[in-house]
Amino acid sequence: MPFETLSDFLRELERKGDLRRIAAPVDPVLEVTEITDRISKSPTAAGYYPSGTAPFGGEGPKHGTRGVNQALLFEKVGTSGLPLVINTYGSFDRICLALGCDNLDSLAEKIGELVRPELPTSFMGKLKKGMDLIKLGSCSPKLMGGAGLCQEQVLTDSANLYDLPIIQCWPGDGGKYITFGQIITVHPQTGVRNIGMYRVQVFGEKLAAMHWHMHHDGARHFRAWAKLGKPCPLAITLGGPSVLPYAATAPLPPGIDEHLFAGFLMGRGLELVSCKTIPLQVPANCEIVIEGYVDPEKTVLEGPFGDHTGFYSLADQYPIFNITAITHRRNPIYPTTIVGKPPQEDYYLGKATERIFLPLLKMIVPDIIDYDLPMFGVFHNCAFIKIRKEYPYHARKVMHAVWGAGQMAWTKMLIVVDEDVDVHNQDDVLFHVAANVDPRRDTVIVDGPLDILDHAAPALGAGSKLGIDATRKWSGEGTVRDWPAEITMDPATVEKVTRRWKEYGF
Ligand SMILES: [Mn+2]
Repeated sequence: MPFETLSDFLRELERKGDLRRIAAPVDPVLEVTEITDRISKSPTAAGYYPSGTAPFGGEGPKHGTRGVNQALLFEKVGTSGLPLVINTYGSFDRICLALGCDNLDSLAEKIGELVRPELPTSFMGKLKKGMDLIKLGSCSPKLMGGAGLCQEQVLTDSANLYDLPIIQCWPGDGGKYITFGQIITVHPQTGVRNIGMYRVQVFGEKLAAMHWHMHHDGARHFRAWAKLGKPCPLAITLGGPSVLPYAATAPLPPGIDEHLFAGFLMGRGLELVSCKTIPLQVPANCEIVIEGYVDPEKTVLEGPFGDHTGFYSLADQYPIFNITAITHRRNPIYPTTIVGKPPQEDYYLGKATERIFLPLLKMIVPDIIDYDLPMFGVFHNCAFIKIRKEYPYHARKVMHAVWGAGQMAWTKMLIVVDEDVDVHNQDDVLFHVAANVDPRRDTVIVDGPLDILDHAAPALGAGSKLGIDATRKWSGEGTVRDWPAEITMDPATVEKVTRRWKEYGF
């Protein structure tokens, strides 16, 4: 079962030996990042590296310091009296614990059951219909009377962002950022709620900036408020039920309430309470809630920020967020995260989405057996796709279908392989690229929309994409030669040797 509060989740991690307390004082500027970055690139206690091989950037933890990939609880961060927790979701074990599943594929099956063939044909249509069905069930959010756990202490005049242990992640960052807040907004006319995860740069005791991209649901809500000439009420919620950070990052279609999705993941409705100074409701069991309004007109130069691409995203004008209150439970814990060169915590949140959305992707592109978003591709730069090839140029059909499917459309490089290739094994995929591809015959370049964080794209959010067909080639695909068979051992011998392995003295 997923956990009701961040503290409950952390208690279980500590019991399992998967949380390290750091009592030594640390600087919120850069030092927390440098420690966390080393730990996120270290093996887990079981000696397991994220990619199954050595971590990105070389063999073992850098600078000769060894660590174990655990959640980190910093007890003394700068002058703040509050502890900070980071890397909480930064391993497969921890994200599965947070989502209450044995493995991410079993969670994908649960989601897959929502999506039946008689449902609408579009990717998002199916998910929306599925979510409508569960709304009828017991997973709808419930408004509770009175104050929530997150409102044991209410600060209005004395609310001060500098009392929180907010970190500066990287040397070139524009300042300190809240990086792991669930941002709650509501549409002024439809009343539809949204939870997103956007970074928030701190500019003063009660002043911050909201960084959201044009297409984010939060930005859409903000524009609707601004059109009415009204400030947009907004709550930054920190901690809460262990499914919340994931629900906030899942690429749900607009109009689907992440509260409902979180309820589905929890198996029961999320408990909400009314905010103290703004007309919004927030999950009752959060650690900290920052209430306020986004100014419809005023902006500020926000950024730069060391992003999940491994590069800084540039500074730009973003709307101002005026804080009206900070509420929190007694003895709250401040959760945060860093992004940068992988692996970081966001890799595992991304993997959860990769697995959970496989049944939906299969619904619109039934040719796909499985896929993998490799760590080096930081979500949008590269995808490996496995198909059961049935006719010439089948791989090309699949490429174009994927480039038309939801957020997968932003994938810059697609590699398609046959069904006998292990799509989750980078070396196996690259072996088949190197071996099976004639560059002129087997690559395709198309123009289209790209991730707006892609700094290599010739225009912002637009450029070209590469498809590589690494399947074995059939006649009719421009090859006139016989394709050789690939070497594999016969199954009987494999079985026999496996059975007798100990007997050989190994
Ligand atoms: Mn949304």
